Amino acid sequence: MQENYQPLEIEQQVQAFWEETQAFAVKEVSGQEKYYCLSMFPYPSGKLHMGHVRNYTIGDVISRYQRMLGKNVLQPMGWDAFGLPAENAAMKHGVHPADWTYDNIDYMRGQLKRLGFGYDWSREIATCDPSYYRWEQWFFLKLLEKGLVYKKTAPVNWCPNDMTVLANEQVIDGCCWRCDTPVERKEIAQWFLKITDYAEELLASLETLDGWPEQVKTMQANWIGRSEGVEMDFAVQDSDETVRIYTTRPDTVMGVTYLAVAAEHPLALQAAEQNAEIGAFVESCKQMETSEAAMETMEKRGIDSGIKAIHPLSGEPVPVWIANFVLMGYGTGAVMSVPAHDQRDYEFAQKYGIALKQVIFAEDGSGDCAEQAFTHKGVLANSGEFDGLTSAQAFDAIAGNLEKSGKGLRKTNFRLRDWGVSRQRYWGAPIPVIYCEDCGTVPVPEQDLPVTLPRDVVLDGSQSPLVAHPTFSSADCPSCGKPARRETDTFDTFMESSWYFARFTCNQASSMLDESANYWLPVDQYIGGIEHAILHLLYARFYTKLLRDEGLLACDEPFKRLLTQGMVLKDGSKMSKSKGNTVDPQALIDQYGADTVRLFIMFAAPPEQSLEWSDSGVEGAFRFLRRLWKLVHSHVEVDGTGTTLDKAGVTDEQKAVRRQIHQTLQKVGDDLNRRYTFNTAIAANMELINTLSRFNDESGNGQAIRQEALEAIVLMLSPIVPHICHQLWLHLGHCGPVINESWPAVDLSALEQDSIELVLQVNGKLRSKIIVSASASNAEVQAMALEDEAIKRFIGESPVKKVIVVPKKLVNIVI
Ligand code: OW5
Ligand code: ZN
Repeated sequence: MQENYQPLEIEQQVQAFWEETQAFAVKEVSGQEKYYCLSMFPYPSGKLHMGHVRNYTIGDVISRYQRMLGKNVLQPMGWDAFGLPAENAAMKHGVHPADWTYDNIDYMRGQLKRLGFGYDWSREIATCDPSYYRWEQWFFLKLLEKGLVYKKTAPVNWCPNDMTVLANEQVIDGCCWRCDTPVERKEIAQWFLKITDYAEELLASLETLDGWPEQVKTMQANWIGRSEGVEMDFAVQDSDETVRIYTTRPDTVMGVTYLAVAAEHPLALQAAEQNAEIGAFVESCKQMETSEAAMETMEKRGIDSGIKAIHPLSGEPVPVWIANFVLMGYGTGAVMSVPAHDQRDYEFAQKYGIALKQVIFAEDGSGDCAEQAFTHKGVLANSGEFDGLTSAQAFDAIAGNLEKSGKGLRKTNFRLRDWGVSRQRYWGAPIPVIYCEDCGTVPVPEQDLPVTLPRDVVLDGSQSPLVAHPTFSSADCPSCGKPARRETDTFDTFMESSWYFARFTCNQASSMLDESANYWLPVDQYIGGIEHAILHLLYARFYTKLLRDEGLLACDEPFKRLLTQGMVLKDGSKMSKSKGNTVDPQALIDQYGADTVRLFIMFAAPPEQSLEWSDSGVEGAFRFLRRLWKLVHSHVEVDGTGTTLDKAGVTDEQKAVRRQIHQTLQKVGDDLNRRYTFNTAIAANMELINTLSRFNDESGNGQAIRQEALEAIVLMLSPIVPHICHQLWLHLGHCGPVINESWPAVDLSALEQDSIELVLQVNGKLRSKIIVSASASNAEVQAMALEDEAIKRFIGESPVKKVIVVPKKLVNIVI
C-alpha cells in the first residue's frame, strides 16, 4: 500500500474498474426490491456547474447507499438537449445547434464520469435524438385523437423589426434583446394540452405525496388554484348582448361599481370602432408583454367604453371600462369590480374617479375603506334583502337568487390554464401535423414518424428557420395527397422533460414504453432544484396520468419522494458569470480529486439548505481523506488486518471504542436512510476517526478493534467518497469491491453499557454525579449515592426524609 493518498491515480483506476465490470448496469430482477433514484437531467449547456455537482452527488450517495441495503438500484442519466441556448450559441459563435449540443454532451459526460457517479450509461438519452422525440410526437397524436390537444390563438411576444417571435427571456424591459425595438403582443394560433381536464386530480392526489416537501405541494396547489364561486351575466344596456364574469366573492356583488373588460373583448372592440380615443387605447394594449409576472408589475391603465351594463340584482346601470390588466385568455375576459373590497379595483377606481360602495363590514361594525379596500369577509350592509347576512350566508343566498333568475350559476374554477406547447423556434421537436387547404389539420401518419428536424438551416435571428427552409415547410397532404403546409412550430422543451424518467426504464424500446416502466416506476427518489417546484413537476405528474390513461403506465404519480436541493452560493450570493463569483468544479477535481469535492459538498450543509462555498472547507475535506488513508496505511503496515477479537478479554477502553463504532453505525444508518443529513453522518465518522487516532492499543484485541472500526468507516463513507473507499477496502484485506458489500449491521451487544452515569440531586438540585454498574439494584444505587462525598457535604447533619431513584437516570435525596 502506498504511503500517501494519491487521489488522481486511484480515481482513474477505480473508474476504469467500474467501467470494465459494468458495475452500475441494471436489469429488472423479480424478487429483488427495486430502487429508482433520479436526479433532474441537465441542459447540456457547456460544462457542469456547482449546482449540478451538488445535485448529482446527492443522487449518487443515495443510490450507492440503497445498493448496500440490497436493492436493485437504477440510476440513469441523460440530456435535456433542446432549447434556446443552443440557438443563441449558434448565432453567437456560428456553430450548428446540434454540433454545439453534442459537443457539450461529450464534455459533460466526461465530467460526470470523472466525478465517479454510478450511472447505468447504457440507458443514456438525449432528447434531441429522433429516437426519443418520435415517441413524443406519437403520443401527441394519440392525445389529439382523444381530444386532449387543441389549437387556439394565444398571444406571443413579437419583434416587428426582426419579424420574429421572442421567448419571454428575450424580452428585456419590453424591448427585443437583439435590436431593442419595443416588443408587441401578437395573437397567433398555437397548440395546447388540456391539463385543465386533470386539474381536479392533480390537486387531489397531492395528498398522496407523503414524501414531498409541504412547501412544494403548497406551491402546486396554489398554481392549480381551485376556487368556488359564481359565474353571472350582466346584460348590456340597449343591446341583446351580455357580459359574463366569474367571482369568488358573490357576497360583494351589491358593491359592484363598474365592469372591466380586456382590450380584445368584443365590447371593447365595438367601442373602439366608434371612438378614436378608445381605438388608440385598445391598440396600445397590444404593446405589452405576455408573461404573468410582467402583468403584475405593469402600470394599470384603462378607459371608459361608454357602454353600460345592467346589474343582475339591482337593475342599476354600471359603466364598462376597458383595462390593460384584464386578459382575454384568462376566464371570460371580463371581471366585476368592487373597489370597496378588492385592492386592485380600489386603486383603479381612485385613479379614474370611479365610485366606491362599501357592502361588507366587520362583525363588530368596524372596518372602513378610507385608506384601502376592506378585503376581509364579514357582514353585509347596503345590500337590500341580503343585509345582515354573513359573507358565507350571502354566498349561498346570492348564488341561489342568481340561479333562480337564470342569471348565474355556482361554479368551481381553476387558476390553472391549459398548457401552450407551441414554440416558434428551430431547436425543438417538430409538431407532427400538416395543414391542407381541403382537409384541414391532418396528423402525420404513424409510419411517417419521426418528423425529423432538418439540419440545413440558416440561423440569423430573423424569421423562423423552419419556415424559411426550402423543403421542410411543404408536404403532401397525407389524406388527399395535394401539396400542403407542414407545421413549423416545435414543442416546448418541457414536453421532453415530462416523460424522460419513464423512457430511462426502456430507452431502446420499439414502442414509447414497455413493461420495464412498470417494474421501475414510480421513481423512489427524485432530486433537483426548487426552481422546478411548479411547472416541470406539474407537467411530469400530468404526463404520468396521461400515460396511465393511455394504458402505458400503471402508476398515478411519477415521484414517490422528492428532495429539493438548496442553492450553491459564494459570498452569500448566487454564483454567476456576470458577478464573477463562480467556482469551476473542474479545477477542483483536477487539484484535489472527485472524492474531495464530493465530501466537501455533502459535508458543508444539509441538502435542502443553501451551501456557502468555502475554499478552506475543500482543503479540510482533502486533509480528512489524507488522514483516513494514513490511518489505514499504518494499520496495514503492522499487519493488523488478520487479527480476530477475543471477546472474553476485552478491556473497558476497548469496549468503549467498540461501542462508539456501533453507535456511529446506528446513527449514520439513520442519517442516510431517513433524514438525509449527510453532514452529520460525515461528522460522526470524523469523531470515530479522532477516537481511533488516540487509540494506541497494539494488543491483538486492539488490532482487531481497529480493523473493525476502519472497515466500518470505509463502508459508511463509501457512498460519499467511493474511490478512496474502494482502494482502502482492498487494502484492508478484502478481495471483492466495496460496492458489492452490504450496509454493516449494528452489533447491539456492543451498544450495551456496563456502567452508567447517574445524576445525584439534593432537593431536586444537581449536586454530584456517580458511575454505577448497569446491573446495580435500586438499593445499591441509593447506598452509593448517600456515600458520595459531595452529597455527604450537602446533607450535613440534616435527616434524610426520602430518597427517590429513577433507574438509569438519577437519585434525588430529600432533606
Ligand atoms: C442543477 C440544479 C437544477 C437541476 C439539475 C439540472 C440547479 C439548482 C440551483 N433540464 C432541467 C434543468 O434544470 C431539468 C428538467 C428536469 C426540467 C446553481 C444552480 C449554480 C448555477 C450556476 C453556477 C453555479 C451554481 C455558475 C454558472 C457559471 C457559468 C459559467 N443551483 N444551484 N447552484 N437542467 O442543467 O439547469 O435545478 O436539478 O441540476 O439543472 S439544469
Ligand atoms: Zn388534403
